[in-house]
Amino acid sequence: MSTHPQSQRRLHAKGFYDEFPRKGGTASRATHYCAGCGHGLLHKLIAEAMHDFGLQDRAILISPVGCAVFGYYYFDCGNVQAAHGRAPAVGAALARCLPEAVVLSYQGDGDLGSIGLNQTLQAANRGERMAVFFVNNAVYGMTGGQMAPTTLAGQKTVTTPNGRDVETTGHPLHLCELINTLPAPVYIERCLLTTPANIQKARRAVRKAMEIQRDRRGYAFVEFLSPCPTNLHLSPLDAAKFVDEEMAREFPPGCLRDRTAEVAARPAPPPLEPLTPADIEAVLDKCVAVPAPPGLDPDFGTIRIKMAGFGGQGVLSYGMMVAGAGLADGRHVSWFPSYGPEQRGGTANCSAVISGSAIGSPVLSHLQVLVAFNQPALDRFARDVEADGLILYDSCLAEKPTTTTARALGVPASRLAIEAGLPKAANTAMLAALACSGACRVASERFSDMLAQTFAGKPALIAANRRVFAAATEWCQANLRPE
Ligand SMILES: Cc1ncc(C[n+]2csc(CCOP(=O)(O)OP(=O)(O)O)c2C)c(N)n1
Repeated sequence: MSTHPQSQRRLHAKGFYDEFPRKGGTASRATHYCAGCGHGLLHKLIAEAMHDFGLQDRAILISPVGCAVFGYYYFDCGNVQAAHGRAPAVGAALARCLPEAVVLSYQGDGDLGSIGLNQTLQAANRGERMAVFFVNNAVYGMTGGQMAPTTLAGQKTVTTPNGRDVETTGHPLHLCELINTLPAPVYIERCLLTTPANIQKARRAVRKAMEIQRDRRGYAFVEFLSPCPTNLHLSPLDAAKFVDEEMAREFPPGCLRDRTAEVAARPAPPPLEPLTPADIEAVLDKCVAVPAPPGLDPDFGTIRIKMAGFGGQGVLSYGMMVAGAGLADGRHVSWFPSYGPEQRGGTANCSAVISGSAIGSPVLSHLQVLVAFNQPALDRFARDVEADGLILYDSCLAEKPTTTTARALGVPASRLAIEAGLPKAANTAMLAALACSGACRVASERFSDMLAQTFAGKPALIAANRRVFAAATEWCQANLRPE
């Protein structure tokens, strides 16, 4: 990569944060998008326009659920994350409560055209004051390439392996055309994120929508036909060709409506009066305190456990088994997954709580136990383990941590799983280690019983996992000092 200042500027439009810390370390300018994906390009066009029009302090970008879920890591403006498909309601609330705000709704085709379609049409029909940037990549990207409302007839996706059959799944939905049936929108355009010439047109459309918001003229909707090489299983160039040729045939690009000149720019009304402490107290007075349910065994206390590793290592099912073992032992439990939207190289972690009383929150900041399936997991979470806590780590994939006083026990889980004939079952070896450690105060058989439950659909795997569990138990009994 060139270090010439000009190229740095081109890589990093103003309007973005200086660093993207999510990936950490040297990759702090890397986004989570796949090579050739249209999202990164559109991010750049939006960030640039937001900065050029001086709108960063007024802009509030609503990130969707979908590949663009991490918008708030990149855009240096106000950021809100909405539930799947709910950006139109969130945007309407922002626009109405914050008269100065420039509301930017960023949504994919699943978010906007499936789960959120009703809200999309209602907000457009009301002419809410917002710009909608709609990324149509013809699939659900983040979840692995399922059929979207915009999937082309005959297009193969994970859920239409023989090609989309319009007889049973309907026709590709034309969102711009649908919205163009409504009287309120000011501006509707469809662009392509492919060739330089098309990207220039997309850039102009982004700027137009942004100007409409700057001047408070009303609702603007811009659709971007966007390549998704990963889920189309095409190279970036071929994915762009698919957009230019196949998608553009179904969804003709162009401006469907521009009433900017007919709609007057509107001055901002005065902001709403903020709530006073007396107003808040009046509301609180009406709330009834809910008594806590009786605890089963308050003396048992609460054990907070985090497991973390790469996607594909079975981290989330490990957490399920831990919580399941606690439940089978008559405890209150919670299980709370957290995983990235990356199609490649994502991380996964989850939290489990095992408690003698009702659990207030499944979100953990302090841990009694960490189970780390790789080095990044140790690097990230070891510091959250209490001084007298326990860290179990796969010693084939991570080094003993040096920055914590918590007890750290290395278990060669990957090797034990390979030796027991099931290389993918390192998580089962780590489950045996957790059972042996006694840290969860749950009977060891409860953990091994969970294997039968987890693999009930694949009986051959039950016996194989039990072998791994037994081998790892033997190793732990011989090598891990009892507490
Ligand atoms: C309420 C709810 N339903 C379903 C999901 C699973 N889900 C996550 S992203 C997604 C679809 C995303 O597709 P799209 O909006 O086209 O965005 P892309 O990832 O392609 O950018 C789905 C169905 C969810 N997270 N929440």
